[in-house]
Amino acid sequence: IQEPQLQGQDVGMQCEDDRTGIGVETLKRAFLDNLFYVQGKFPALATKHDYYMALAYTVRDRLLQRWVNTAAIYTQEGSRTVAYLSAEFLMGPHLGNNLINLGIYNQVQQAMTELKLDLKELLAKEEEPGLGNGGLGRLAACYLDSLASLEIPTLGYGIRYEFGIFDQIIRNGWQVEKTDKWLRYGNPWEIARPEWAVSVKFGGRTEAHKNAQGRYQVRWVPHKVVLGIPYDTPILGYKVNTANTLRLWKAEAPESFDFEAFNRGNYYGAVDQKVTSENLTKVLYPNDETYEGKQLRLEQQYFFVSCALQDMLRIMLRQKLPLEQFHEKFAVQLNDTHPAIAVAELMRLLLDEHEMDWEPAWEITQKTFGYTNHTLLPEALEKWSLKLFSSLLPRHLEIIYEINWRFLEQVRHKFGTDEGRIGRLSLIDENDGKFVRMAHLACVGSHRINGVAELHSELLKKTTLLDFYEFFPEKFTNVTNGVTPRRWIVLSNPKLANLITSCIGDSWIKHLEDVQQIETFAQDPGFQKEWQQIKRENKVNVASILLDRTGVKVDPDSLFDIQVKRIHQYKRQHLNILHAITLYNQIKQNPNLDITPRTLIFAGKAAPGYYIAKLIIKLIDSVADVVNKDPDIGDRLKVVFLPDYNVKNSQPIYPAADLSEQISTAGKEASGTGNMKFAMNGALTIGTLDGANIEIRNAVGAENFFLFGLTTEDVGALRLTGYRPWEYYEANPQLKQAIDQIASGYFSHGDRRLFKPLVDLLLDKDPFMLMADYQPYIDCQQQVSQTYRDRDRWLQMSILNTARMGKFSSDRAIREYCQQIWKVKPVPVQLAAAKTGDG
Ligand code: NTF
Repeated sequence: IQEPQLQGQDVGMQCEDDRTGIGVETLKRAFLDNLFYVQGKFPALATKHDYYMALAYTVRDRLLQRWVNTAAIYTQEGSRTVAYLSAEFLMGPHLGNNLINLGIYNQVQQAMTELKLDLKELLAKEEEPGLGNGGLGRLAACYLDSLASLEIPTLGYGIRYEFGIFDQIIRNGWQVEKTDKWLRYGNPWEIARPEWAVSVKFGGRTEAHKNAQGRYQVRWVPHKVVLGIPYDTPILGYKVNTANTLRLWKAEAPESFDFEAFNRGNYYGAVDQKVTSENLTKVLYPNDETYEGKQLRLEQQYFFVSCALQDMLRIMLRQKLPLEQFHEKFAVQLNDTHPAIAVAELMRLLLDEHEMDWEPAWEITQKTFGYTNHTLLPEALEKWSLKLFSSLLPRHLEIIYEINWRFLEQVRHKFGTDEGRIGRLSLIDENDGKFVRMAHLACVGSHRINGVAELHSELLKKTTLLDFYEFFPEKFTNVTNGVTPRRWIVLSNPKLANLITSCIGDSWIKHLEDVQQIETFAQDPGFQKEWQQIKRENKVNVASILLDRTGVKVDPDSLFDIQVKRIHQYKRQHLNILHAITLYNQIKQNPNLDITPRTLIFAGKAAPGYYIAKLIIKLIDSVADVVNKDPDIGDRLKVVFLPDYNVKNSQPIYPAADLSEQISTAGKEASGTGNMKFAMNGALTIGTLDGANIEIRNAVGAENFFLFGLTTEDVGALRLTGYRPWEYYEANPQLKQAIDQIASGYFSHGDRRLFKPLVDLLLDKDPFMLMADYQPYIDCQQQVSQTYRDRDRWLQMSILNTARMGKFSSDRAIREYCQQIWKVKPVPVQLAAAKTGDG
């Protein structure tokens, strides 16, 4: 059989293989075949979901050939490989993305149309794998797309949570959480690989024993053992043959444990063991930017890290590579501190299981790991009590003590006995109870440490990791985040993608810097008209989604002002709401006021235990209720909270935005990535000098960005001189009115208690300085409204935003990781490769 051309047209059904061909007729035949042989249905009985599954298998067949070839080449060449360790991968639906990356979206659309099916409806049937909370997990997903598109050998390692991030419903204005049963109807994208299962130990004790050479070694006698079963998902690059692997681990009880209890006649005990083992990968912890010192969470972290490292060792042995070359074979990236225990685990594997000496083992370990920090918020810095740690990972604690002892010796050598410094650098926190500090373990065990935007990387060196920076400055670097234009433009905003391609060709999809070429059209009336038309169609689409999901009717010609992200005090959704109330009051005071009509759209989940965040959702809903029902307001202002924000629901949102809200307190948002998705799709940003906003503003030009608010230095200085929020409140009648209304029950049917905790917080401590930033924000929003009225000006600014966002492609970020940190090179894959690959 002749191999079909990857990007070929319909090469004719005679020579097309039903499992690889991409002609419309072949696709139709393969689809109907899968409907019958996989789903066991005739069209007459098939549900929409059956059709989705049949299509997913049709697409999967076309991935498999590339996947197998990719593995074969990597094995043959013994390629240096990136192992991206992340407790979260927020992949979003696979089908649409795979159609784009295979380059068969149009053929499949046509095939479905000819079968009287609507591709959009089938795409909507996919349950998204919500295996992440927010920015950190989605970044991992964008990076896998770029790694494959750049043909970099990669394994993504993580956890196959049975329940991902909860589904959010809004009941009477409050968030209610529902379990996310994403696996309910099966997952066509994964393949279980039980033959590569590994055992992971927990608890128990350590003992010394003599090895064959008569040397003392440590043996870990665990209290329990859990099996890790890998489930693989192919990650296809954009218009290349590279299909990398996302390998997620599921916990199961080992057979032997069941048997022991069973033989003792303890049937229920045996089943119990099974249940507790499987609980390990049951559910994703839904906290964003905080951690809970929960035993199960540490178990999850150790579980997937141990599975991953054992898997890498298996690959090395299989490829007959000596373990001394571990760091040459693998560049392992720690996505935040969640996988930081890998530092101690690799040491344990090399020392205890492979009987290596400390010094070479430590050298290999440090050369292997890179550590990315994603937050400065103190409540997110993971630490585990010694009690918990020693009961779960007794051997790792011994190793960490040894690492610490040797490290602090070096510190003494360099700085003398500065006990304050030593206490601050120690891997063990002894301030208030005893804890293992995971960020310190990650820093000491890695050769590179990076932040995720320029400001964030600078702040890391000046604050959170200052002592480490002083000790090994050469380890520190920055890699500003990026997002994939495949999902966030081509798939989400096909009309805009087509317009751009019709003007400058399609090279921008792989090289986003090329999108700059549309600048020459920024003033072209024809191009502007089409640009505006597309934005309007995208807004009409979101208007219908809003009507459908919330019952609120919005005007597509109003300014769509959007804030979508996790709900957090530092992100200041409540500052945005203060603006809404201010606009509302202005209209009420002057019913004929000629203001720029606006639709304020919010979406995002709150951590289930984060009371103030949930109260902010309630406040948004309550203000919406009053504003939307007031006949005096009409179409001039609408406020909507769209429930259940996730990757799937977000895709239509970014393309429909006129204004992107990026209003965090300066110094708090490490980078942000939503800011990038909006600007790429032609939204203008209103934002503070925080995270990647600063770099976005530099790229698009200060004149095309609405800047307001305190800087990081201002925030620090104000704190030092004594910040008195109530003074801003007293001095500002508009602000006072808005706060007083919230406090007096104006938005809560007279209930004064409801929002009291929020009001008290704002007037007393106001930890995120809303009061100080209020007036500058309102003034800046006024400028936004003015500018929006100058349609030509706005359009030009919008076009320039898209044109100048090239830097924020995740391809650029991944190239930087490859050059600065991982030292890995592309390994192109040919379709007709050898058929000898393994994982
Ligand atoms: C997040 N951190 C940051 O808050 C975002 O600013 C950033 O864009 C993303 O990471 C990706 O780098 C986290 O989610 C966490 F968990 F580290 F707090």
